[in-house]
Amino acid sequence: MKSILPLAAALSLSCSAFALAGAPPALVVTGQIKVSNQTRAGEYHFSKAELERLQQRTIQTKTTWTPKSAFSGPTLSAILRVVGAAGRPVELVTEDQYKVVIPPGDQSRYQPILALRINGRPLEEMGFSPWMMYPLNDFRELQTADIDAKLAWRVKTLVVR
Ligand SMILES: Nc1nc2c(c(=O)[nH]1)N[C@H]1C(S)=C(S)[C@@H](COP(=O)(O)O)O[C@H]1N2
Ligand SMILES: [Mo]
Repeated sequence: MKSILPLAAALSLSCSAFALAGAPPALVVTGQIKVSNQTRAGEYHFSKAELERLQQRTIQTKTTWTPKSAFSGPTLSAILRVVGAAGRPVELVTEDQYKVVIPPGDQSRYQPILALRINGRPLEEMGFSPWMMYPLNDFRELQTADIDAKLAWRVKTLVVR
């Protein structure tokens, strides 16, 4: 019993800290960023609400997994502008620790998004949010199986290189 008490105290402390801080971030950005909103420098946490307030884009496309659908969410460029990292390479890290790098050229040419919705419905409901999405239907060169590796879902962290 004696040994459980400090643990219980630590747990209630971390729970109240969690309650104060609110929901966990929808997206964490680290690495070579100029703007931080955390005590810890070099880290920016986006809430879902903040992601929804950024410049949104809708991409009409089919994917390997889905028929032609409307994907919407903030552009990767808009997210990077907030943290002062526009035009830098970015490594996406997903919930399941899958990693892929999105080069700057892709950001300007294709304006990919971190999709939050499919046909207006939250991708979160399906466990796919946010989902890196490119306008596959609009570019011939994106219509190869190679692009699938960039379409990471459940993106948790962006590491700016
Ligand atoms: N979260 C997450 N997204 C991911 C992956 C993954 O492992 N986890 N794999 C990527 C790769 S390498 C490809 S080719 C496609 C298809 O993955 P699948 O074959 O597992 O469907 O999803 C991409 N997105
Ligand atoms: Mo893959």
